[in-house]
Amino acid sequence: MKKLKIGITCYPTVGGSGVVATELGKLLAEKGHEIHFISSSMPFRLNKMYHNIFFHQVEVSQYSVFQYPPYDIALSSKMAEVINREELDLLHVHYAIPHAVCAILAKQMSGRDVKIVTTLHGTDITVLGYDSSLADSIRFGIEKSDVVTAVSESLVNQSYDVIGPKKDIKTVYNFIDERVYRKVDSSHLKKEFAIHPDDKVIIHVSNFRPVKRVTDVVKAFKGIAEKMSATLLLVGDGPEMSNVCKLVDELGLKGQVRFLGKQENLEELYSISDLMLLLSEKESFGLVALEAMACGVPCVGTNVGGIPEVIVDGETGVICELGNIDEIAEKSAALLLDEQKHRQFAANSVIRVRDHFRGETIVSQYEKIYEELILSG
Ligand code: GMT
Repeated sequence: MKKLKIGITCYPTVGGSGVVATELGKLLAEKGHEIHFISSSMPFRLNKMYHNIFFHQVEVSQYSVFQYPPYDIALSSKMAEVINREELDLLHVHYAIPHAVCAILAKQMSGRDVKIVTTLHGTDITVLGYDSSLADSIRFGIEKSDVVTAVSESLVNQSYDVIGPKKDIKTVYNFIDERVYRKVDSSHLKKEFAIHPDDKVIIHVSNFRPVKRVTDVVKAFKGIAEKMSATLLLVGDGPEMSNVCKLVDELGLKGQVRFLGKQENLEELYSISDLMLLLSEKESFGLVALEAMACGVPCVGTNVGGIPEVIVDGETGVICELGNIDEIAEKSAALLLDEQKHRQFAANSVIRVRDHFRGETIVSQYEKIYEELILSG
């Protein structure tokens, strides 16, 4: 296919949408496209030199008349500048608000027929979509984009239910770079984290926001630890952290829980884990479950959003009712104690990621979308 000049805008330092946007840019660059990240700061996973990846920083005026810094206007202006100077073919923006609306304004400002692809990631619909001050702008951003994708079938359906746009929304699943997310030998970490060699290791990774229900993870872990010797790795940080710490103390679990904070190189932590718990009340996809599965870790998730599209109940893990701690603890323990089943689920997880969520497969889907758009004129 023709090599394209693609502008990518995302929240560069926050959460899964920034990770997916950055990884997409890197894989597109490896395929020969020229990538221009346009955002407020350098995407945090952009950790290597690429000759065909450029970063354009959005500078927001701090002029004292402005009660609120005009980020959206500054972003649109920067997008328009880059569209014109670099002669971009298309803008791929991640997260509807404000990025899709900024892209539309930038296109008008530039006067060029740049194409706009918008990817919906979750909370831009499932949280902000219920905010009456934003819903009309989200609908506008979706309807005026050339192509709109969402990261799961569930998110496509929720977008129609909550926002009701007159626009086709395609599912393009998230992906992982399987060169990074694979089982590695990091067994030394068990000793370093003072984990008993016979312990089952359970992991949870999130931004500790209330929707992640990290307190449910701790409660479920207590039920699991009553049936076997186990350690819980809590990875990440966020607003719920103090409630989680308090609960760990109250339940007498201090010796069995390791608070690791924010971490890079997660494949090393997944590789010493036996089970991942993702018990969110909202989750459009659940990128961390995919990362864990790629490293051969079966997952227990809630029957929420896109989680059941990632974790296949009874094949790669277990799907439980949201907030049903007894069910979660019981089914998790049963899986951990059944060695043969656990081994099979671990192998199935790796195969599922390879067959459905490989970087190569998903990036080709995006390339096809770009190609069709450019050819449509
Ligand atoms: O998980 C978060 O709260 C961060 C959020 C984001 O916008 O980065 O994640 C959303 O996008 C990820 C990448 O597509 C998905 O894997 C997450 O499931 C989704 N989070 C929610 O829907 C709560």
